[in-house]
Amino acid sequence: ELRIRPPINRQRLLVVANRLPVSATRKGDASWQLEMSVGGLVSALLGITEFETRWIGWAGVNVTDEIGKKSLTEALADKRCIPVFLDEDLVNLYYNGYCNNILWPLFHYLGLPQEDRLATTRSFQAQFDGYKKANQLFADVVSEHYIEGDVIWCHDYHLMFLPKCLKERNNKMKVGWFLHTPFPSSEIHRTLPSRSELLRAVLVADLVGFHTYDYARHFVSACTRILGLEGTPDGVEDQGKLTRVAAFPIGIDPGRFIRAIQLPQIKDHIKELEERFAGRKVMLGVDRLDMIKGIPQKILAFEKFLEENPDWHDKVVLLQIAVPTRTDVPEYQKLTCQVHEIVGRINGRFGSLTTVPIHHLDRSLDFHGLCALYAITDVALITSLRDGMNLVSYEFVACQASKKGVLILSEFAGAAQSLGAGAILVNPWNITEVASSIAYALNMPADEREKRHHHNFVHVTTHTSQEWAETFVSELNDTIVEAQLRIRQ
Ligand code: ADQ
Repeated sequence: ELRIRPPINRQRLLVVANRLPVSATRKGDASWQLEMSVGGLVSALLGITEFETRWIGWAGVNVTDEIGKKSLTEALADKRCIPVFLDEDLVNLYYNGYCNNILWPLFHYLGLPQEDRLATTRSFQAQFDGYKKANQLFADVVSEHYIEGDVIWCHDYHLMFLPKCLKERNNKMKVGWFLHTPFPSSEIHRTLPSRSELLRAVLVADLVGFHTYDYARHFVSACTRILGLEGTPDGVEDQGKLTRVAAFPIGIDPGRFIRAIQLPQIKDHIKELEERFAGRKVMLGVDRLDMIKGIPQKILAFEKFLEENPDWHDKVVLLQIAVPTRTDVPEYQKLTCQVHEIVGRINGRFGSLTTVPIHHLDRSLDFHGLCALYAITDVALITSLRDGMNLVSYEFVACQASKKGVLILSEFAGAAQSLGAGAILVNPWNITEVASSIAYALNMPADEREKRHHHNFVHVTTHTSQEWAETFVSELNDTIVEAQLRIRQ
């Protein structure tokens, strides 16, 4: 359940993201089943106490009739959610097309913009027009609900046009925009046909935030090199107007994980898993099944490790939990087949009649199941080819207070900048290096494991999602926060 904290004052925060934190399923003409999705963003924003939060976004369903729209709007209102309705054709152009087939691979350095990425006849320009139209529809809903003094926080690459659409409607709005993916080098960004229009639309925001300083720097470079604007230590300046650009690294709600592994039913589950894998070290990968996560590369590195270390053959198991996403996209279907093929080959090669070296699951785990797995893991293997931050690495660390397992982490995940001193950093493209890091991690002496874990644990428990959200919003709205401080004094 979405807990709504009582507002301390009248200040409202409008959080605008592509998806609402609720999934809706239609049960009848005017009846809906709503399910909260608890992700990093939801728990981060639930922690903000100074503001009364409203969510604005797409509910992930195609609703074409007025009864459906009205009843869904009413049902969502109870959860402080306001829907944006997008028709199927627009979802195809905006979400499947421009967002997921153009911006997502580009921002992760995995593909330059190509007309045929969607394998349809819809042109790049049609997808971009759809993207702008969808952003206008989000802006319509925001302005309909906006009350003077509200703070508006736009999220992610889906809504880069939104700051501009909003300020065109009402220049008084306080607008922040945060990117959850990497922002690529300006040399990558400049390949995008709509490169300048997108940058200019984002620059209309009052505050622009990224997970790391590198992404912020890439963004400022893109603005200076592509738009010819001036970069300053604080952001980007255009004819005297400064857009503040800064890094706000996200975190998790560590208490949620630390408390979960203390629950009696999870302790029982942990014991069961420990018995099942007794005598073997457990390695774990938890990812959405996406090309950015480097799952094939990870499994190939594990194969190389097995090749080079026959002594370990029946003493280690890799559990790879990969939740399917974007299953209707051919490239993702291909990735699934590729992963299955490699896993099958390795299990055929190194397995026995009673054991296999890799357990691969194409599904998501519930929260408690996930916590138990994190807790029994000896070595977590996160080999994203690029990743804005990667919260799985944080969640693993939060659940390792007693085991003090090792984190092998891609140097191309934003998390490498915060957990770098405690983790073993690897280049995921270098299979030989990852294989030898696996051997190093499995053989690591206890005192080194403890030292590394301590470093990461301190970071994860002191840089929380709540702090992330509060810092962003107070920077965006610092005049209001100052006023609150004066009242409290
Ligand atoms: P994601 O790419 O989704 O997020 P990540 O940050 O790792 O990546 O978060 C994934 C979340 O989904 C985690 O909370 C994890 O527990 C959960 N999850 C993943 N696989 C799962 C499985 N098989 N079963 C159950 N749960 C699973 C995007 C960016 C990241 C950035 C976040 C937040 O790509 O780089 O860190 O947003 O900004």
